[in-house]
Amino acid sequence: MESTSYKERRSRLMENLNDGMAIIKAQGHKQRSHDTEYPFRQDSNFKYLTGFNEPESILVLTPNSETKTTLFVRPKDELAELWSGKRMGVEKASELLEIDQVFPINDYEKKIAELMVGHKTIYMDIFNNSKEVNDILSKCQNLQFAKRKSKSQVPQGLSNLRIEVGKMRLIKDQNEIRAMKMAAQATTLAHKGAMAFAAPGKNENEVQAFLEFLFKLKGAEGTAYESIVAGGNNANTLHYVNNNMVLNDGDLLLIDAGAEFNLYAADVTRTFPVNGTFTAAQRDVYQLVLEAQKASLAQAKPGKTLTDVHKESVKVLTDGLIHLRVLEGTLEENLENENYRRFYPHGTSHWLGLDVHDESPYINEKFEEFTFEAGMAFTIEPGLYFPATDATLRNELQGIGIRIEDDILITESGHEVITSGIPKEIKEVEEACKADYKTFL
Ligand SMILES: [Mn+2]
Repeated sequence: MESTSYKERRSRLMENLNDGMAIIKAQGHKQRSHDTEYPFRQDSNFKYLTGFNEPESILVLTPNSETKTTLFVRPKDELAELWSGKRMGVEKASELLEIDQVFPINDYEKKIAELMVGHKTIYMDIFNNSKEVNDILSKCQNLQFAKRKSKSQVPQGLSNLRIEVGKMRLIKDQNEIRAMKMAAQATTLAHKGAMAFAAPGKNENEVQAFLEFLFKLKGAEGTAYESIVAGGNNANTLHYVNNNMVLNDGDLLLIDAGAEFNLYAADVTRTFPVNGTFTAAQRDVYQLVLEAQKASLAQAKPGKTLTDVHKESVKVLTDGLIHLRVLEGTLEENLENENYRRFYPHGTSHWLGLDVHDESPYINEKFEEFTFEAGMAFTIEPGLYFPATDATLRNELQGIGIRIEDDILITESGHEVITSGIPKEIKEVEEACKADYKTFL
């Protein structure tokens, strides 16, 4: 959990490559429409291992060579920099990023083959880029031919780098935790601001604009994922991102949105009444989801698993659905038949970090689930969804969709809810709805 440098992360990764080497590419540019691009966002693993935020760069780790770390970057270029911004360039990159050798990106093709010698496997992102996989395989083949009479090891195949880096990313160090807390802080203020700002007659996209404005105003880079701002029955579309409907008096508003800070994500959902006061039916369902989240939270401590967390939510929700007379029969038979799935169709948790659904593995090499250790981070997000079109439901339940999601960090003694500053109890939520949104500016 102590702070680690990018250099230490690279060394730790190299220790786990078993005579292999690694090639990690920076994110490329993605075209949005003619002559415009999507905002650049660095590849998470490249960021994790370098801290370097430029496109058109490649990191090569060669633990069996004399020179173990090589980086290819965009060279300094006055004209290109006039149009597209400053580049770190070859000289500065070597010094600032603590890399053994740095070359211009155009040298990659002619240098990569010699870097491969002495290594048995190549770890790379094999599933996300088939074109590069083919290219590397043909380089391996050429090298095997060229070196067939020499007594040196050359790569015989490929391995998935994402699993190796994902295992490291499972435990956050102090620097990562600090970034996640910064993301959580901006997210906290933005959700509170949105509760104050939302009102009958406003459009979902106005609330979204205010929320995302606050992300940036409160120090974050922007959103960690596409915000879901879903009034009334729209909350029953789990990944609703149209965000273009008018908010109605008497409806709830579900907002699933999180800020990104230094590429670390927050991921939070709150559901609150558009007019500031829950109806009796909304209150019952909300309280039930809240109880489920609290039961799950009690499982968030070293030694437990995400399955333990999920089971608690499922148990409380199922029991509550029986009390609400949505489900019939005993708790045992309803759990057995997983009848809750109709109203709670998603999981309770996912890892959180550089990716909002952090790409760490859930199962270890022995096919066992990871047990919690200090430094692991994940969400707890139970919900209940009662579509307006479900005629089997009582009238007052139809159109209610509620999810409550917080970000959890496992500590030595239990856990910390890093998004705990966002109102969640019914009374707190109603109060936050009545606040003056201008105080957030
Ligand atoms: Mn989530």
